Amino acid sequence: MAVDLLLGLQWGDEGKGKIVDVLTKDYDIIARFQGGPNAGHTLEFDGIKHVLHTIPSGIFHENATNLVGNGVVIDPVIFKRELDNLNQFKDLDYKSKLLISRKAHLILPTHRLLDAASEASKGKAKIGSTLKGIGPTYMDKTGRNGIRVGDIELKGFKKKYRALANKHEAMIKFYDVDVQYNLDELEKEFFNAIEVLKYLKFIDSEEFLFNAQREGKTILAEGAQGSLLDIDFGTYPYVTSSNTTAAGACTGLGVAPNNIKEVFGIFKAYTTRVGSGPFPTELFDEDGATMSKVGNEFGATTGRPRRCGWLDLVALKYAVQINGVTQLMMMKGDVLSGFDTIKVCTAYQYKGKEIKHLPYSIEEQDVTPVYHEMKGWSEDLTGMTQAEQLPTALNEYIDFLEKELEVPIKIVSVGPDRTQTIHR
Ligand code: 2SA
Ligand code: MG
Repeated sequence: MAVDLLLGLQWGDEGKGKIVDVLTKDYDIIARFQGGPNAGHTLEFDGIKHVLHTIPSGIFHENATNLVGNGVVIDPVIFKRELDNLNQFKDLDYKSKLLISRKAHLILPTHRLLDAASEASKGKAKIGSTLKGIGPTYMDKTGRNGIRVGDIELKGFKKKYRALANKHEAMIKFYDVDVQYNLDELEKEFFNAIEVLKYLKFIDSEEFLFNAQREGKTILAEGAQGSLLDIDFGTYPYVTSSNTTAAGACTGLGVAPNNIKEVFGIFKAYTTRVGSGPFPTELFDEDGATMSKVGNEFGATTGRPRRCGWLDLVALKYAVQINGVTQLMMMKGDVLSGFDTIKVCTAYQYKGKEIKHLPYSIEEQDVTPVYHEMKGWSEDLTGMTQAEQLPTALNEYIDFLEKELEVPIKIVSVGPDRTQTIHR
């Protein structure tokens, strides 16, 4: 049995949480494979808005098992907070539906402090990280110093913790920046949260997934962040510290590449980015302000305003290729209602030439976007439920994108709620 993948194709916040929630009814298992509490996956249903960070977006469905895979980094404190939030859903028996890989790495309080110290030391060149300790935790993972969920069950966990935290404290001093903290308090909170984590099942998740596949179970791997934030293929160094692209699902879950079937690529009808880094189609005018306001473009984890701009097909095409996307899903088309003209970047002006591929650097001084202009639409899409209802100008926009990207757009989302989803 095959595994399907769902990935963000831009700089994150494409609406992955919503689509996983919509698709979950078709899957037995929803598995996160990378990232951690830097993610903010927003789900809306029955008038309730819910933001998930580490827990997979299938958690609200009765029949789905949710797995936090080995590629994920877990902050027990934030995880506990997420569990506490789930307690308001009285009928939700999340404990029996939530599994954690023993091989997932733990974010220590000192990883968060190191993230803050590293960012502070960079001044203006900071990455604009979410300050959740993501970078330092993955550094310890690849540096072979990390502490994993499975270590919680072993003797010597506290000793291992102490040794790593001590090392981190020395590193924080080395940065020589002003980071205030009370480690005793942070540690108390950390170990409390570890006790709560222990209520959940820690498993050898790759084994669990082998068996699930053999039994014919359906599996959806849920990506976090976006392809342009991938540690290898994103806009380095303004990226996150994991592989957010399709290959990340193989290493982050232990799924073989030939077992992957559908690759769902999610993109916004325009582009947003939160944090620092290049963004060729970024707008600093009224149009950008409208996207920000109508689209309510604020970070779901940090509340930071997201930068907004037109759709960048050069970058999007690159993401489609890297991931082998088989089906596209376009989000937030409703936000573009009311623009007289819609612009799409179809090429870059680069060193005096027009190019259609992503060059090594897409910094402002290196590339200038070349735009194709299309007629906008004014209809309010948010109440539409059928593809036939979509305005002609929007259909023309969709047709144009499909032709350029050479992949069909199967879902058009017209609002944040589960029900505001049009299948084509
Ligand atoms: P980090 O914290 O080390 O992963 O940050 C590195 C870069 O990755 C970006 N990043 C994100 N971009 C968009 N959305 C993310 N999740 C939250 C959300 C973000 C928020 O859903 O809105 O609330 O601010 C996310 N996570 C990481 C980050 O901005 C850095 O550019
Ligand atoms: Mg998000």
